[in-house]
Amino acid sequence: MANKRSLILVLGDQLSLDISSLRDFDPRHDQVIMAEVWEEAHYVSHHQKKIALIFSAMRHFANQLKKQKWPVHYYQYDPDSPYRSLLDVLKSAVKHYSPHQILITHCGEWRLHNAMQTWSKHLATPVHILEDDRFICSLAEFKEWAAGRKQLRMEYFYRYIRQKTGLLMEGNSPTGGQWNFDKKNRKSYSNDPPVPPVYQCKPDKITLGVLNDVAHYFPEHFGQLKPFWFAVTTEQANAALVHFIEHKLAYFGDFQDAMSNQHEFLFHALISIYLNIGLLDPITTCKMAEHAYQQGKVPLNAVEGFIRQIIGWREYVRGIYWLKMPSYAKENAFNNDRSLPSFYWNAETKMQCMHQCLKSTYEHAYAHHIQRLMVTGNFALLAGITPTEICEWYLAVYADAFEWVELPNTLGMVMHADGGLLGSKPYAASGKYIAKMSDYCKSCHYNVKTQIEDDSCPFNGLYWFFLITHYDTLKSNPRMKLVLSSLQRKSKSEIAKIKQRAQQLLMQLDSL
Ligand code: FAD
Ligand code: DLZ
Ligand code: SF4
Repeated sequence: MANKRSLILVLGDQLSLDISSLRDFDPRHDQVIMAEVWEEAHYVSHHQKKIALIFSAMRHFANQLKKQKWPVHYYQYDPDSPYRSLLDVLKSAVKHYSPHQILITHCGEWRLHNAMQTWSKHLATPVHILEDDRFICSLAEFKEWAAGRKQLRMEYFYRYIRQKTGLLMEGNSPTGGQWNFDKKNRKSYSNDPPVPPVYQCKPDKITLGVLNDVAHYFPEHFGQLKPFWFAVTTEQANAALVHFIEHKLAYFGDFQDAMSNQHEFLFHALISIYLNIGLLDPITTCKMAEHAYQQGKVPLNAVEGFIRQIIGWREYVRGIYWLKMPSYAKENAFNNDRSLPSFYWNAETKMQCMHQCLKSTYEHAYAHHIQRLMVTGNFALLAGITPTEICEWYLAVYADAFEWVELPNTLGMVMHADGGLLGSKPYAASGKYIAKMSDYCKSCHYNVKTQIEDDSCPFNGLYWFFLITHYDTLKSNPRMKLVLSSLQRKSKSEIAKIKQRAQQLLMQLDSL
């Protein structure tokens, strides 16, 4: 239909001029709707910085559209507003503008996507969901890639995407003759080279207004609001990316798995927040990193590792999420039923590694991958925390958390609750791993070298207890053979002491 009037709902994580829903926008008869609403702000206790990031980036994006004279109807957060949900907002907008259709780019969470399936009926107007082609691999393409495969391993998916994009490829071969240089990327960090400061943006008037709103309306939400230095526009996010490529990328590979008491960000990019809400584009980001390699500014192990996280892991977990939802969220292969200890919410624990990672989470709405996987995640796995509880925690506390990326990482990679669909073995580890990759243990109340004493590192007793408890499930996994054989070498009395120590730890989790 010529001049079809469209109402376009742009969500808080779709802040890109290239988003599919805005591609054919015609300001003569189409309207954009953006809304800060109670329901999106409360479905978990989002970190205060996450809410501030999204509201501020939304307000900046709306202004950008208005500057180019696009009609934008923006609803600022009001806890007393009668419009509690996005559907409420649309109901009112439909009455006002009588559009022929509503266009929305595919959202990032099942709960909302599922609700959207009923919106046409509620609104008596066709609602069209468009592909989110900010991702390199469409959902249909992932399904096709997965079809008929016995195992859905990231490494093979990654090779497929390398070929598709041509990133770090020379003809049909990977640059450097290898697909993956991960073996080089396992150094610990001991203050050399110095860590460059993290890129920080100064809050402008809009952000200061948002910070006031968040302090006022969300005081009970988790986390520390200030200082707030996240980028909230594409230009700022680009500047943060350029800063990373110039100052940190060269060491990204070497210290990717390292952890440090002094440096919570080390050589990480801190760009997931911007990629996930649309301020940065994944392919452009990877091309910029590849260009730095081509100019001889960064080594191959660094750039390959970085690109793999974005075109490999990031695309792969999204594919898994939409392939397996909604049943995926309920999986619990180890039948865990323990509650999340209170220190996850207040960082008050004598375990130095946990304290540091939880403190960074509280202060910055950030922890890097190995902190999430091998410290807070590993602990939840070893302690047998109910997957839904730990998944909800990760969804709430990180500024980059949207369920399409959070759930597979937590439920699959960390908790192995999908029985090994995502990871070929559980990432369970004792304190030895943390001692090797960090300086945390040097200033810890607990002794990382012992297992069954009253002051022994809790990770140690819980690690062996995890292997004992799940021996029957794990024994058929060839990748567990080595660790299970060391368990078998333990004497009966050693095993009994480990069990006793672990049970003692599990009974007093909150006070560890
Ligand atoms: P860098 O280490 O600098 O990596 C560069 C980029 O690679 C990241 O920005 C990110 O876009 C991508 N990336 C790296 N690892 C992954 C991964 N495993 N999955 C998807 N993308 C990846 N990432 C999120 O974006 N949102 C989440 O909610 C989230 N939850 C997680 C929960 C758990 C339990 C774990 C173990 C990981 C989670 N991750 C999540 C993945 C990863 O930890 C973050 O992407 C990363 O820490 C973001 O920081 P960065 O930008 O400094 O990343
Ligand atoms: C996370 C979030 C928050 C806190 N608030 C809003 C909001 O008020 N309005 C909005 O459009 N989006 C918000 N978001 C992001 C959405 O929750 C996100 O689009 C869905 O979870 C799907 O990924
Ligand atoms: Fe963590 Fe154990 Fe090391 Fe303490 S001793 S920092 S609890 S790994």
